[in-house]
Amino acid sequence: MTGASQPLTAQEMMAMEHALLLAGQGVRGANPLVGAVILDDDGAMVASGAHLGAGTDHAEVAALKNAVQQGIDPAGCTMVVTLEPCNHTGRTAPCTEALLAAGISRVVYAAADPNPEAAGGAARLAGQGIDVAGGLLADAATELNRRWLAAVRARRPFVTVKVAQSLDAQSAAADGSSQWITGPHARADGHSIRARVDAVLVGTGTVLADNPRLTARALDGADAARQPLRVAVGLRDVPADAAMRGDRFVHLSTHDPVAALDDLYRRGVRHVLIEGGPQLVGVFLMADLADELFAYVAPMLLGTGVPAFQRLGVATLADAHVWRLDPDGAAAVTQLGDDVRLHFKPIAP
Ligand code: AOF
Ligand code: ZN
Repeated sequence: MTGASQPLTAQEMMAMEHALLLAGQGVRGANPLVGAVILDDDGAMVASGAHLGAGTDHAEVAALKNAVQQGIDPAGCTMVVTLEPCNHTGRTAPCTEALLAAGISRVVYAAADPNPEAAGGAARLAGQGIDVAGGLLADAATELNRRWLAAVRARRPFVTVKVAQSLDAQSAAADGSSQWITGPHARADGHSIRARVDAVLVGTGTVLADNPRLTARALDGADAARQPLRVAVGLRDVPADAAMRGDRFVHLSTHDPVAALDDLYRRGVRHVLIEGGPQLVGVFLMADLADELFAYVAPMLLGTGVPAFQRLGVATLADAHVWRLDPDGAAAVTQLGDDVRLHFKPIAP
């Protein structure tokens, strides 16, 4: 804990847990997930807000507006927020100034702002006489934005690769049929990953072979606007009637994974999911651009078929791409119905 002149209260800790939950309901993309809760003099939660994506109100401003809507004057209240309030004018005005204007008297935040342009909010507020405490549940706040933070540091989207394969590592049978290798539980799990990313990528070969929709079924209905960007990568044309075409569709006519990621980063994409086919997966693995791998393995043998991983450039054992089961995750190995999901991380260089 840094800079606190007043000790943290139990209500502030509970408020931070609530703010983390609110943050998790937000929309990622160019900005991190952030939640905020306003506590009155007695430590009661009186208002809250979450950041809903670049260009919309930051969590603190959303919470202040929520208070005003309820006829509550936030002057003298405490703002509990999962990220250090920003101190810059980006797409929106600085939260520091909004907090000062509203007369907030204490700010409790979790993680520091990793964006050098926006950082400095804690010092600015403390300099104006506001009681500021940082670091409460910082690990949880950092975990929530772990992939986003890695992307911002690397200045390219975080890359998740997902493959569904038979026990003998085929992604399709010899005649190309591939529709139901894994069962419904594994497929539902794959859809929940789609729902958490900013963009889903497939090669143009896969578009022609499988004509996937690439929507996250979990987001159908009220959350439809949060569907990931659907991206076809490759030099072949995407048919006008391809199922993946729609509002959130782009075709990147390149074979260069660095160029593709760069283009997407500039569009505000911070997390991509590579869904195949085997050649696109190989291109990203060969370029050392995969940050994690989910392999869904079905208890089925297909003999000769379509290998799930291709173009890996492995001629001898020393060339093998070696992964390790996610050392931090409790869910490194998960049974999903009759299938198994394996979650791998690259071995640090
Ligand atoms: C906050 N509260 O809820 C968020 C913050 O372009 P803008 O104006 O949206 O600013 C984006 C930057 O602001 C982003 O990179 C990060 O540093 C910070 N995000 N800050 O005080 C919020 N989402
Ligand atoms: Zn802000």
